[in-house]
Amino acid sequence: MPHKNLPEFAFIGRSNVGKSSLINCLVDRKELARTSSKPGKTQTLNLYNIDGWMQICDLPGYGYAKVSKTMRSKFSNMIRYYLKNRENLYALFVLVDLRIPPQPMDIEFINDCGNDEIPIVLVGTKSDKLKPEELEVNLQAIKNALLEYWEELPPFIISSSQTKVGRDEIWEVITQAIQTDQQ
Ligand SMILES: Nc1nc2c(ncn2[C@@H]2O[C@H](COP(=O)(O)OP(=O)(O)OP(=O)(O)O)[C@@H](O)[C@H]2O)c(=O)[nH]1
Ligand SMILES: [Mg+2]
Repeated sequence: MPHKNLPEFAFIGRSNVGKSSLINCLVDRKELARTSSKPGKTQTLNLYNIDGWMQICDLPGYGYAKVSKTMRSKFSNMIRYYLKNRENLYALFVLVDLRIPPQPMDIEFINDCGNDEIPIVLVGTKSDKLKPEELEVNLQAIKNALLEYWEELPPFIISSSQTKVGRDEIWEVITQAIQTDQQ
């Protein structure tokens, strides 16, 4: 993969969780990353150079049932290879859908990242779809599911690409990570 000299931040999560939408929200562009209401839209690793000082990587979703088995294993090999070998990856944002209960596939993926010591930040997506009480219950359920395996949780940011909640916090993580590295 080319372009390995700039700090890079990647976005991952199950298909349709809102990775591409969140990237568009972060950079204030409607269609930089292609989105779709149908899962399985992003099928390759897409790199976006942000004004020459950092890069964003949009990854295909993991675990989309309607993609053929061969394609699924191709995706997961591609993702695994990327995560293992990308030296300029500063942090991986792992997106989980706040509307639904903790998904085994997400927990498994997050646990794998922990074991491989990949620096992750969790992002709960589509918060605009929930009432505050629902959001609190679902958030706690996801945290509890993870606390069965982890003593301490990675940072967790609540987000919505529609209301732009969480956007500033994500940028804060990005700029902090770059600053820390430069010190
Ligand atoms: N209400 C709401 N809908 C969202 C939000 N983010 C994404 N969506 C919708 O969710 C669907 C999937 O969004 P994408 O950004 O394409 O999801 P993705 O994770 O990139 O999906 P794949 O590329 O298929 O893995 C689209 O219909 C989006 O409009 C959000 O914050 N709020
Ligand atoms: Mg996508």
